[in-house]
Amino acid sequence: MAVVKLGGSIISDKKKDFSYRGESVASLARAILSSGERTVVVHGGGAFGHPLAKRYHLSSRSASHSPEGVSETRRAMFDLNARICDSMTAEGLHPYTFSPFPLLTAAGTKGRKWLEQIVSAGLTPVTFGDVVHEDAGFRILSGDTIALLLSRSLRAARCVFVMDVDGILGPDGSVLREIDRRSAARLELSSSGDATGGIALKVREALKIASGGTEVAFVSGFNPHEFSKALKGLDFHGTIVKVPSLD
Ligand code: IP8
Repeated sequence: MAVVKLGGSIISDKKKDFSYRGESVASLARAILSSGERTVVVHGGGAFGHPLAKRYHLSSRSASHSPEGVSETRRAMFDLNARICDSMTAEGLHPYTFSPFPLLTAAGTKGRKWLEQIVSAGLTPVTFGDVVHEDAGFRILSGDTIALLLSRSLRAARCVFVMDVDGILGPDGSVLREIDRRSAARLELSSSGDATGGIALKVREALKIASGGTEVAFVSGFNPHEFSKALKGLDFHGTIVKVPSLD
């Protein structure tokens, strides 16, 4: 199984609140369909979840107690999810939206079997970064962390992070062919700019995913051909995450 994380910047233009990149999602949906890969999709908040999270001071780092903020942010995420599912459906996929909440509690084989059955029934499971309740209050659960939970639970062969740039960029702005824990630590990755952890969180979760035995790729969603190759495990233009071999 493969996990695809559709980053907020590829499904929306983060500079324009509530903008939706329907064409990008459509071309990625076509690529998923034609790849024939058994895929679970998770999407981020982009120009829907993040502006509201920011307005109401919701974050992944600390708990919030703003009922209107929680409610409005979740509403915007459901709206974005509906648009993504519409685009997928128009391209011939059959999306099945599910809540990420069970992943937080009953992670493991149960979730795996359930998702495998949904995929075997011809559906594409879709979930998204959400606002979750904990004892301390409400917190944002990033789609990047969900990609980690899913990759672990499914023991996914591959996890593909789809972005608006060609991969993880080095200090000179060029795409890095690969990153590992050491080279990632040397990069000055931004952890600000959104309500979760920016590119720094993405890379942190990616390293954890790779250390569990899942191949991890960063690729541009503006280039569906390269995305398709990454999804199929072929050589592609972008960044792969390396973990130290055991020997
Ligand atoms: O964009 C955040 O998910 P992310 C979701 O994957 C919300 O970090 C609710 C802003």
